[in-house]
Amino acid sequence: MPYPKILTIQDISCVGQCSLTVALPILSAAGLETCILPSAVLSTHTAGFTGFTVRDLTEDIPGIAAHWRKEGISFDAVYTGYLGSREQIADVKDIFSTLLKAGGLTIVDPAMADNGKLYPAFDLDYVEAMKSLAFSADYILPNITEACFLTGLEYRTVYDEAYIEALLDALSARGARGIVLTGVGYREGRTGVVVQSGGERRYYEHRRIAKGSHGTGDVYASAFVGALLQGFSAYDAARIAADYTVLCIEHTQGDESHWYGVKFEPMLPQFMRMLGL
Ligand code: PXL
Repeated sequence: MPYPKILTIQDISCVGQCSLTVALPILSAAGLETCILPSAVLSTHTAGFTGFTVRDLTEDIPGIAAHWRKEGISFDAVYTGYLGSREQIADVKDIFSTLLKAGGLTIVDPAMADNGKLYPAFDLDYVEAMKSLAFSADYILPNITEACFLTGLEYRTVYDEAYIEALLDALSARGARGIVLTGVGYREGRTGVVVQSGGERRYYEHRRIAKGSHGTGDVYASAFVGALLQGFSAYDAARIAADYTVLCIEHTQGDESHWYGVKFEPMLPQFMRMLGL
C-alpha cells in the first residue's frame, strides 16, 4: 500500500468546515500522511459570517519552509487552497521548487471566487499572482468563475459546450496541463466536472442539488487529491470526489442551521470504501 506524504497549504477557518479543517481529515482518510502549512487563521470563513478575525501568517512561511529544508523534509505532493495574501504566492512557488520530491505533484485549487465574484479578501492583483502559481501546477481545479478570472474570458451563467471548450483552451494556452473544471452543468438538475489530463478531455455528470453549499469546493478538491495520490486516474479521482461531495451535500440538506458548510465527516467511511481502503 503506498503511503505518500503530502503538504497542503491553506487557511485555518476555525469554524465553518472549509479549507484545512476539511482537507486534513479527508486526506488522512485517504490514507495519506498529511502535513499542513496554515496560510492564515480566521475565526470563521468569509462567506456569510460577518466580523470575522484574520491573522495572516505570510511572515511565518519562509522560516517554516527553511526549517523543513534544513531537516531534509520533502513531499510527494503539494496541494494549495485558499491562501492568505498575494505575497504568499511567491513563497508557495518557492516551496514547489525546493520541497517537492523528484516527480512530485503540484495541485492548485485557485480558491478565490465563485458565482461571478471574487471572495471579499481578494483583488485583481491577487488574481495576477494566482495566475503564475496556477499555470505552473500539474493540476488546477477552478470553478467557472475562477477559470474566467484566470483567462479573462467573460463569465456566463448560461452556456454551451463550445463556451466550456473555449475556457479549457484558454487555460491550456496559458500553460495549464491537468485541469478539473468544476460546476459544469448543461441540463436541469445535473452538474458535473470536465477533466483534462494527458491531452484528453472527459466529462463526468452527476446530480445537482439545488441549494449551493459553502465549503463544497474544498471537500471536492481534497477528495480529488486523496484519490489521485492513491493511484486513481485524474478522471476516476474526479468522479470519486464528485460522488463523495454529492453524498455530503445530500446528508446536510434540510438542516437550515447548517448553512455554513457540509456534514462531510459521517460520509468519510463511504469515501474510504470508494477508494478501496
Ligand atoms: O472555501 C473556500 C474558503 C476558504 N477559506 C476561507 C474562505 C473561503 C470561502 O469563502 O472564506 C477563509
